[in-house]
Parts: sequence; C-alpha cells; structure tokens
Amino acid sequence: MDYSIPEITEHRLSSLSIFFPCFNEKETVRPLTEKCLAIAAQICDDFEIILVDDGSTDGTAETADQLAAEYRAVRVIHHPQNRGYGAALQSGFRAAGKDYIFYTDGDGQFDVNEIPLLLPFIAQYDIVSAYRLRRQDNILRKLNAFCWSKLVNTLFDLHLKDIDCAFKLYKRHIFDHIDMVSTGALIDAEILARAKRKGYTIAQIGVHHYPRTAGKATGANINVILKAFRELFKLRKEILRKEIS
Ligand SMILES: Nc1nc2c(ncn2[C@@H]2O[C@H](COP(=O)(O)OP(=O)(O)O)[C@@H](O)[C@H]2O)c(=O)[nH]1
Ligand SMILES: [Mg+2]
Repeated sequence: MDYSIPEITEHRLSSLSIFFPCFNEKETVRPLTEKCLAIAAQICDDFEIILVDDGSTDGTAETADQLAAEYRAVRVIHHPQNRGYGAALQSGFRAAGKDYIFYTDGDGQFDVNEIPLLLPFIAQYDIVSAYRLRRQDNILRKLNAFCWSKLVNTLFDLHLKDIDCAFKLYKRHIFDHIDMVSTGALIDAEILARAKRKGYTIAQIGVHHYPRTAGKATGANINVILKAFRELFKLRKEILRKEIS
C-alpha cells in the first residue's frame, strides 16, 4: 500500500467536523487545534473543530476557551467533571454537525496531516478506521491491547486490526441510527459493533503513531480496564438479546 499523502485537492469533503477529547492536555491542545484548522481548510470549505474538555484541571479548559475566542471555527464542550473517554467521544459525536466526522486523541500521538490518507476511501465506505503502523507503547500495553482486541473482535465478529486507534473518519448520518452507551474505553468497539450490525462498511488504513510528549496517559489505568470489561459484557448481553428476540 502507498502511504504517501495524496494530493489534498484530489479528495475534498462537502463539510467536516473534527473533534478531539482532552483530559489534562494543556501542552497539546493549542498546537493540535491549530494543525486541525490548517488541514481542515485544505480538505473542505465548511468545517468546525470541537474540543471536548473532559473535566480537565490543569488549564486545558482555559486554553480551549481562548482558542474558541480566537478562531471562529473552534468551539468547546466542557464536562464539569471528568466522565471518561467514552463520554468525551459521545459528546463529540453528538455535537458534530457536518457531513463527515473525524476524531483523534487530544494528546497529539497521531499526525492530523495524515487525514488525507483516509479521504480516498470514504466515498465507498461509511467508516474509515485507521490502524497504528508501529504502536508507540510499552510491551505490556501492547500485549494487553492484543488480548483485548482478540476478545472484542471475536465477541462482536469485527475482524479489525486496531479497534481502538483514535484516528477515524465517519459519515455523520451513521450516528442518527446507532446508540452509544459506553462512557469508558469500550466506546470505539461499541460504535463499530453497532455500525457493523446495521450493515455499515468499514475500510482500514495504516497511520503513524508517536510517543506522548506531554501530559499523562490514563488509558491503561486499572479502573479504566475494569470499567471496559464491565461495559463489554453489558454490551454483549444487549446485542445477544436483540439477536434472539
Ligand atoms: N484515559 C482517558 N482519556 C481521556 C479521558 N477523557 C478524555 N481523554 C482523552 O483521551 C485521549 C486518550 O487518552 P490516553 O490516556 O492518552 O490513552 P492512550 O493513548 O490509550 O494511552 C487523550 O487525548 C485524553 O486526553 C478520560 O477520562 N480518560
Ligand atoms: Mg494517548
């Protein structure tokens, strides 16, 4: 596969919402927002950037508000308290109003200049879900992720390379037809599992992944993992019930 970034003008979108969740990401929120503004302007004429502040206490919220005041295309959703990764993603998807929705993580571990790699596929597919070409995590985290991915792929018949990769492009109308319940790390799997059951199609492409340069990762905290398992079994039960009834 060719990983060179296509000529941007080749594939443009009618309109685009970009959002990213931030939980204590004061170092990255500004540079990432400004990169998103620059790339969005090259992809379409009608875009918005939504910053989802998930109860940050480190100054992220204030920087996000400043960005919204500086740039007309930027708006902010604040969660008064931290509600979890899934809740932050739910807020972003519900707020997004354009024809296409792209989201990534607020810590800048992905390069939004690679968004054009997704564009050639979104005409034929409903979702373009990236996978990390070389994941920048320690070996234990990678092993956990491998087992988690096997389990989720099997339970929901997904067969995807990297369910939790925070670099995805969706057609917005999908969200008019699927529920979102997970407030934790299961959210990606939930959306993809429900979307697949409704017959939506998913393309996969590789993108680069970079080490965290600031802030603190909380994705591998034990509470995050336990909550993901609780939500996983709840969702599996719900989907099984629907298949039976
Ligand atoms: N883990 C976690 N991340 C959150 C939460 N709310 C928002 N986020 C954002 O979600 C992204 C992924 O979190 P991170 O801890 O880097 O997970 P990792 O990349 O899987 O290690 C970051 O941009 C966070 O700022 C939350 O409650 N928990
Ligand atoms: Mg991260």
